[in-house]
Amino acid sequence: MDLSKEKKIAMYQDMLKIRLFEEKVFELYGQNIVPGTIHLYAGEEAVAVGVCTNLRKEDYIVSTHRGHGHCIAKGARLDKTMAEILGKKTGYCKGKGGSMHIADFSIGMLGATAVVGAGIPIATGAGLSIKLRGTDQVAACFFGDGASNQGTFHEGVNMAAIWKLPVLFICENNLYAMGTHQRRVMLVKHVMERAVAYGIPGVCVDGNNVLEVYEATLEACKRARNGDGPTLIECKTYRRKGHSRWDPATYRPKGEVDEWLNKDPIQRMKKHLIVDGVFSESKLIEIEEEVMNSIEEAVKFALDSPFPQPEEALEDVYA
Ligand SMILES: Cc1ncc(C[n+]2csc(CCOP(=O)(O)OP(=O)(O)O)c2C)c(N)n1
Ligand SMILES: [Mg+2]
Repeated sequence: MDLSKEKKIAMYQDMLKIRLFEEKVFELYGQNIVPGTIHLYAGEEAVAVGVCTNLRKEDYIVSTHRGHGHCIAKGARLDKTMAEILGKKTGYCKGKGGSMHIADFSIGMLGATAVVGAGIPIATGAGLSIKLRGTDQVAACFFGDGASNQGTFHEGVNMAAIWKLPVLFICENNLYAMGTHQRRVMLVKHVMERAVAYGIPGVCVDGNNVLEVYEATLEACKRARNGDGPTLIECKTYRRKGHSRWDPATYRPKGEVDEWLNKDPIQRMKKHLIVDGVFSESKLIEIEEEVMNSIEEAVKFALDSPFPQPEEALEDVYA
């Protein structure tokens, strides 16, 4: 695989950044200082990082309710992300969006939406805009297994397919939509099988292996940038915690949870880097400290920032 040592290290670092960031958000939520609820991305880091490593700054992503990891992988600032989650004025959306509504057009992050499946037509629209402007950008759309049962999935993927739009449909299949297992709501085993219905390539990868996600996305990007249209990539993964902060996830059998926790994407990449001789264990510890410091700084920035004022509530409502 054509991946430099530097790129592999950056991938590891980004995954770790997401994991430690999410652990921090979990901790802050426990202190009752995070408004609303939170949906953590911990366990699924290899998907966002494997995909975004192939993207350029000007490429687009569209995210979901479980979006912190997508933002970080696309290059969002940790301090402004944390400030938004804490509802602070210095956050990406001036503290008015919160955890599920972070956007940063300057890095191609078109936004997250709490409406399941609603990001899919937005990504198709972004793909249409790219095609009309004639650039070689791509738009990557993240969505869950649950979202793939929404009408928006059918409409959005079909339209991107017929117009050969440069869109990457990235299904993060973590087996559950809230507490509902995939097998109760779809008869196909793999979401990827649905690609046949739209006449586009569908691939299924180990979503806990960042290198596999990277490779599949590399191909899909080539196709999209060449004007050959979209690809559906299903990444099999698992969330380490419940659906949202309140959910103890007791509906998941212990054996299943253990099996997936053993396939931790970060530990696997760490092992790969050591076995491959890319880095020593001490260098990896150094990276860990660096990442932890950047998160502590982000938390301090967010905690020290003011809340927006009530009279600002109606500002920025229309653009
Ligand atoms: C249109 C719509 N229906 C229902 C919900 C409630 N809801 C929020 S998240 C979720 C599950 C989504 O599952 P999936 O797409 O697999 O994403 P995951 O949470 O597993 O990442 C549901 C049903 C919603 N937000 N929007
Ligand atoms: Mg799911």
